Amino acid sequence: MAPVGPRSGDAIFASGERVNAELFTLTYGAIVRQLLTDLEEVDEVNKQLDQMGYNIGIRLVDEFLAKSNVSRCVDFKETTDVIAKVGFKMFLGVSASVTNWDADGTCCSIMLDDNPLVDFVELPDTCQGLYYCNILSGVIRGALEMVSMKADVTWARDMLRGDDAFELQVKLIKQVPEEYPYKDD
Ligand code: MYR
Repeated sequence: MAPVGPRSGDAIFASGERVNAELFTLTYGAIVRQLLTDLEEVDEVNKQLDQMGYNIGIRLVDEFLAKSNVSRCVDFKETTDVIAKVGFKMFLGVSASVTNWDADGTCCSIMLDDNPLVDFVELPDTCQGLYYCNILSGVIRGALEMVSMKADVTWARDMLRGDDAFELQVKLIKQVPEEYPYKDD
């Protein structure tokens, strides 16, 4: 069977309407399971989940701007704050916060208060290296890129891997203003 492509993940987010949380969680689990079957290597699954998320993230920005009253963010700090506080609520139904800023304001952590992707999930020993929620890192990477910020987004802590929190580290690599697709007015 062909690997599950970006379209599968996209469908979950595409309507922007309320989706039954259990169905959403189980559907995501089925996608991850299928990727594990098709790709066999967890590193490849991690990459594919991130890529699926990226493809979703670059499209979510339009919907986000259409539905929220958020105006253009002035910098990386404000953008990460909006993603955590407004974006996560809008698309995942959970709140998140931004912490752990480094001295030059280019690296921070997004802490999830809750993570609906992992309800009912327990990873078997064969999935030790799996970043099960890697779709979320990709979504944030894609969304940031659409507002002209190239960033590395990685899991610093993952409760499925035995950590005490879900923490995404977001590191700004560079700003690319010419990729910003919106006008200021
Ligand atoms: C701006 O125009 O500068 C603000 C744009 C903020 C981008 C917000 C994109 C929302 C992405 C939400 C991620 C949700 C993860 C589940």
